[in-house]
Amino acid sequence: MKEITETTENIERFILVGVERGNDNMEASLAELHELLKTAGGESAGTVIQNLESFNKATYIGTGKVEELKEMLADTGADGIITDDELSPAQMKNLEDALGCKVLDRTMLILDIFAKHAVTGEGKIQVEMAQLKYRSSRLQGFGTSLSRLGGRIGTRGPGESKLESDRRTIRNRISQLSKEINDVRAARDTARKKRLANAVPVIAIVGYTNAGKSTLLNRLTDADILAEDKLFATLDPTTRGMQLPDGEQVLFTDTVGFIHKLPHNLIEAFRSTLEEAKYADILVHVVDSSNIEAEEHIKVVYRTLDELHVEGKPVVTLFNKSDVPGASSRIIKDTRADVSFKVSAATGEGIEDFLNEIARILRESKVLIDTVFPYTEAGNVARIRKEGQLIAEEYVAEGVHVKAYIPKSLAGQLGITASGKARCCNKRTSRS
Ligand SMILES: Nc1nc2c(ncn2[C@@H]2O[C@H](COP(=O)(O)OP(=O)(O)OP(=O)(O)O)[C@@H](O)[C@H]2O)c(=O)[nH]1
Ligand SMILES: [Mg+2]
Repeated sequence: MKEITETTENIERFILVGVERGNDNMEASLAELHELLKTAGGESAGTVIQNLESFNKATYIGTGKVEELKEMLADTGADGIITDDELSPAQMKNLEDALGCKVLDRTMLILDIFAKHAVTGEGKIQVEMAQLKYRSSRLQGFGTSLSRLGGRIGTRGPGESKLESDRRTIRNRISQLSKEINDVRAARDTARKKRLANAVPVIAIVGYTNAGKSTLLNRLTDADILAEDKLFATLDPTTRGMQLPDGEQVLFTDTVGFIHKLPHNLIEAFRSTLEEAKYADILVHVVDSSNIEAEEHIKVVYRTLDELHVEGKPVVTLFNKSDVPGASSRIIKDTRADVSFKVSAATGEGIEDFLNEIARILRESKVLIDTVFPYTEAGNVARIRKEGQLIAEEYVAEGVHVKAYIPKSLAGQLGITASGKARCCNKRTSRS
């Protein structure tokens, strides 16, 4: 009996608070906040929505609503409140003082989930950095409640590390983490360069959190990644190789999911991880077509990609979860996709057509060259052998006559035009 009571007491309960301004869809946003809270291990004790033209500078919601919230806290016995928007330090302090309970905002909740889900050293460093940056700007805002309730929702650090609350310690830790993040970035750059040098095409799987990105990668490559009905189940990018139906070898990378109101500090801290998409040859955009907010999710994904300056890449959109009743009959549009497919990563439906399309796009991104390289340029011929698909190679008086499909990027680097003619024709003889 005692055990049950303790378990129930251990689950923190919060009242979800949102401000509806103009045409925000606050109910959907609060439903998502609820999902975030569940993922963090908490429960909802009710919701409060207020219509306002703009946020109250001092208390986020209006003073009347604060009083109402106070009564609701007493009635429900909730542990605290969570606001749907990031609070300023002053708003947080004023709300804490007025309500006498734990006050969290959407950003803290997302940071908390990231802290719980970061697995690799890289992920942990990035989360801790984002958390410390958030905290350093609002140390006074965290009145007594956070130190008192250390270790629970909103205060957890990645792994076992304790989140520091002293300003000087935070500053030192941030500068140490900055160095570690630079090392991580350098390692990621090296790995990327190696992949580019190998010229194996990279396909980045992007999308809203919980869309089914990891499930897709598992289906394609037996990657055995955690795929769960939770938000931000996977934070660390996983790259796996596979062979397309036409025999071409490619790499698929699963990336961290995006969300509405993704905290800016997280985008900054996770930049090197998120930028995996920037260096990909193709973006595969996974959309949960069974979610009624799918179109809003699509907008958030493109807004985030724009913020990361990921542009000019072919986008293949997968309207996923087509097996869910009702999902496949809904008409959802992704106007920025070059092509889209209805698929189910769970059952495999539509996956073959999707892979054939990837193979087609990759073939089209190559050019056929038919060129003679002087013997002094043997290095270039070696690169073509390695990075392209060689059709014929012949040693002639002027040099090596090569016929091959090569990536457009390599053709550009070698100064060869699509028709196979070298830009500098006095150096090479074209035989196209
Ligand atoms: N019915 C159905 N469920 C799916 C499908 N694809 C994924 N799911 C489920 O959707 C949930 C989320 O899947 P994940 O693969 O973890 O999603 P994700 O995009 O990697 O999510 P994050 O890592 O949290 O950003 C899991 O419970 C999956 O089992 C599908 O095609 N059909
Ligand atoms: Mg995932």
